[in-house]
Amino acid sequence: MIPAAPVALTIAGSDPSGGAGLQADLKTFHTLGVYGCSVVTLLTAQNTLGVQGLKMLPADFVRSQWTSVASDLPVAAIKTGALGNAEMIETVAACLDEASCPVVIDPVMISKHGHAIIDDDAIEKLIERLFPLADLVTPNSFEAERLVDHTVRTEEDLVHVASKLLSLGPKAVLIKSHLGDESVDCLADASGVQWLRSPRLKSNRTHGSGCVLSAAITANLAQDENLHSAVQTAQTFVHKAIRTAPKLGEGISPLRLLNQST
Ligand code: PXL
Repeated sequence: MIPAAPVALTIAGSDPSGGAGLQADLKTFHTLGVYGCSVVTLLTAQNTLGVQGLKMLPADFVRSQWTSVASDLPVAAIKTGALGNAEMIETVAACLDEASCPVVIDPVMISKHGHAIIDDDAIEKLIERLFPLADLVTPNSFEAERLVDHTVRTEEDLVHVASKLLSLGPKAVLIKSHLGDESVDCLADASGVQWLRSPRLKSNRTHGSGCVLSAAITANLAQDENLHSAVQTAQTFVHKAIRTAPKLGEGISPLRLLNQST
């Protein structure tokens, strides 16, 4: 008998240019050997140059998509991406209340070009409703600063912000940051802090890098990796995908998603 691949679900927005959003998530799941499915929250009109438009889907139809998927497929891990507004966050949280698998929350706020993809007043809702349901929250340093209203300039700042984020309810946080010439990521949970350091990649071929990272972590969790190993192997995957990305489009190119063995 052919064994079924583990199933991972992304609850996220669409990027029609394929570099970020649910398209990046599904490609990442597939590349890492996981069967991917998606619940769409919002549509963007977008390319490598920026976000030209955004439309929310009706929240009750997001709920319908969830019911269709969750009632049929054995979802083993879930990530959330762009959610857009407070009503959508409440709807997605009500779905996740029913889930019994690992949940990764990527608190997407702005695009690489600086376009807001969440309402300002939705950030409180994200914290209040989704953080307590999360096994991992994956903000970049900009998002982390917004979430806890504290600047991130040093490693001490990262430790402080990580502990404030943990106090909001997630089991673990991964803050992605750059300090000087290094990419310094801080993974924190109840057992303490782990630093993940690598030379900073001076590339602008990074469209969707945050989506790919959280999707890769989710794919690894769906395959029963523990959290630390899931984060580490996902990071290696993303760094390689940035280093080997070809130029595509006139703006910020997407990553090149490669199977580990190639
Ligand atoms: O990269 C974050 C992101 C996630 N999801 C969608 C997006 C973006 C950035 O633009 O458009 C749909």
